[in-house]
Amino acid sequence: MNLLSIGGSDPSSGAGIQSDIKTYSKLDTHCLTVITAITSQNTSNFGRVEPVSKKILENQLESIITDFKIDGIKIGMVYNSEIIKTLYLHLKKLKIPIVVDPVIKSTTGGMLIEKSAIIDFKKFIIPLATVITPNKFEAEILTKMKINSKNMPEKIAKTIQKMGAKNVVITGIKIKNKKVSDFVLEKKKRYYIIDEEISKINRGSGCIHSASVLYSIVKNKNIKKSLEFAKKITLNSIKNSKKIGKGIVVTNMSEYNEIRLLNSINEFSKIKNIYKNIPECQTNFVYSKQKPKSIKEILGISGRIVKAGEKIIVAGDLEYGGSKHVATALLVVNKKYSKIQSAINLKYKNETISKIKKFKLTTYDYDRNQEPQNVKNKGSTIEWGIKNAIKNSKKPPDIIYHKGDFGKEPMIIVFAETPDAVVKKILKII
Ligand code: PXL
Repeated sequence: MNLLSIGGSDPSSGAGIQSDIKTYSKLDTHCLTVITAITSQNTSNFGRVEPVSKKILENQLESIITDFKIDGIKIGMVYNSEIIKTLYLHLKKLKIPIVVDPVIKSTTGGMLIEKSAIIDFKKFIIPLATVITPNKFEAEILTKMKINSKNMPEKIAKTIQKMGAKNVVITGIKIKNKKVSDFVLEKKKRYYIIDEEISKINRGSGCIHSASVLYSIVKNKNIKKSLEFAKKITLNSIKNSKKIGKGIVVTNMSEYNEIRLLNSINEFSKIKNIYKNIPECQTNFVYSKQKPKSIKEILGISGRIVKAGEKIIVAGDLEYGGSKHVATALLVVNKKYSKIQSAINLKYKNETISKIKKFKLTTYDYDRNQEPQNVKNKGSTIEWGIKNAIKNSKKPPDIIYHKGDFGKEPMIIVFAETPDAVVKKILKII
């Protein structure tokens, strides 16, 4: 997958083009770049901006367009009218997703677009947008309206949609109870995406958000899923942000495995009535590095996915070594079937077993009653059980289960190559 980022250079690599290269590299995607302007800035101050000439802008675009299959484009800083019009002429014919991040001011106060260019931005750039991702401040500037009790986000989003963007998301609208929401207006749908508020002034979160929205859309996810994915990644990068200079912190994205697992945990938690499938001993969802030597090379949730009434809560953060049981099961399976790198444990239910049979999933089981006393004493039941279950197997398992023992809860473990494949299997069997 090749994604093109069009924007400004930030020498501190907190935002702009450099941030997008980092983001796409973490998402295992090639990032092409077309630079519109060179800024000089760091974590405290914003210095000069020098837009590139029309000639070199066109030459960059031609170089990229004639050589690569471009799967999607993100447009960030565009700075002036000449750049805007040149971009429009080159991009209007392309039939690929375009995410527009209408950046106006940097967090450190520098102007990322000339005031006089905003009219042309609305006329030429906004109509290119499959999705436009203004924050509250940018949405207000673009529409010359304030979001308040009279002007609800919907009115502002509609105004931006009328300028030609297909889908509009206004990020960072504060609501009560320490929650921040993004308001989304699609063609025929409107909704909020609500998540926790992390009050940390940072650099780079807007860039990470819009870049990951594009990634997810190009991966064929719908708008809502893409925005949820981007929000999770962005929040995670703010939580992980680092003080690398003397000024404000810079966002720091997690590694690819973490992002993939995080995304699948999120999908899992949205499955209807999923709380009914969480066992008494709770659930862990794990994802391993290739050929793990120990559970320390397997990512899991430090506190597990727990049931709270009819909801589930992800307690704790992702950590290598964060899971013992499910990670041990995966470790044993991975020794024989090295492609299997992800697993989750679910409550044992007869209906689930019936569906597993109906869909002819590759299933093995073991009997805890057969467990030798020395294994019990050592507390290595799961290792013994899984080894036993796949001892004579010829195919990698989709499922391994046991029916419990006196005082021991029965359990189903779902295995797959990746966390998203685990979620797909779960959707079949529950
Ligand atoms: O985050 C918006 C942004 C985009 N592009 C460049 C920037 C900034 C913020 O500082 O410098 C080049």
